[in-house]
Amino acid sequence: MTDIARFAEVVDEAARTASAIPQFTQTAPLSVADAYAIQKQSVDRRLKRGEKLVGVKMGLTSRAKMAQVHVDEVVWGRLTDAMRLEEGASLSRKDYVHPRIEPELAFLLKAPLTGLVTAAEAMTAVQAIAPAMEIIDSRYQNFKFALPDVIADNSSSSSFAVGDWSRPDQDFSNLGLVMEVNGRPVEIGSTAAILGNPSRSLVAAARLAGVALGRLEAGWIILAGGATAAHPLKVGERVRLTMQNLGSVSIRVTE
Ligand code: OOG
Ligand code: MG
Repeated sequence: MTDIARFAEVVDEAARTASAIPQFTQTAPLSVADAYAIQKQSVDRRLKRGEKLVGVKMGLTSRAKMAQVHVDEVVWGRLTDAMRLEEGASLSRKDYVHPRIEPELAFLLKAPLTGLVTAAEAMTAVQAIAPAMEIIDSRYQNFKFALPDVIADNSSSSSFAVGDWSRPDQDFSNLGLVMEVNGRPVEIGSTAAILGNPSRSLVAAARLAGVALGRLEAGWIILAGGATAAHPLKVGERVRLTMQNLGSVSIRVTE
């Protein structure tokens, strides 16, 4: 077994069993390319268990997110059908190591997308947009990692929920948003925090993930990245994101 395959198995097992592991970079000098190879092989293990690829998530596309985890490079990860939560769904705290939730914008593609495109070109491939929340769950102890660690860990992706879809031919560059926990606002922000305009995150997805995967496929969901810092989830919390003009999406946390 190569080192890449061994790391892929370790991080996949950590995710599958919700157990924390030490950072890989503490014992191995991994490059970013190594890290994406580990990510691919670990998600391939999920696909072999029957999960389907349904999109990609962009990460660290806002200052607030970069500052929270002390990594300041845009990253991406793979989304599978098993990660998707229905609107209003309950998630079980014990399925996660130390889950956090963050407000995002989702794009639904109607045409494939890859390579170097402008924001306007990227938007011609978009069927719809929606408010979304991502539940991230670093598999590393204390939610601490360096850039190659988080990439190898599928960029902390764990679950996501998407609200109702809206037409994409509207200005979503600066939509106000509030994320409430049990009715109390915990994060307030704007979609403008995502690279100045979430369409830039879609452009980055086409350039980074699209090229690595061949292309982003029609029907896929692209998560643009957290617009604010992420909130650590506790049992009993109901979390609702409301986004100007686009409506809301919610989840709850049980034991
Ligand atoms: C890394 C993943 C970042 C986002 O939306 O910025 C991310 C992390 O914060 O653990 O999903
Ligand atoms: Mg995210």
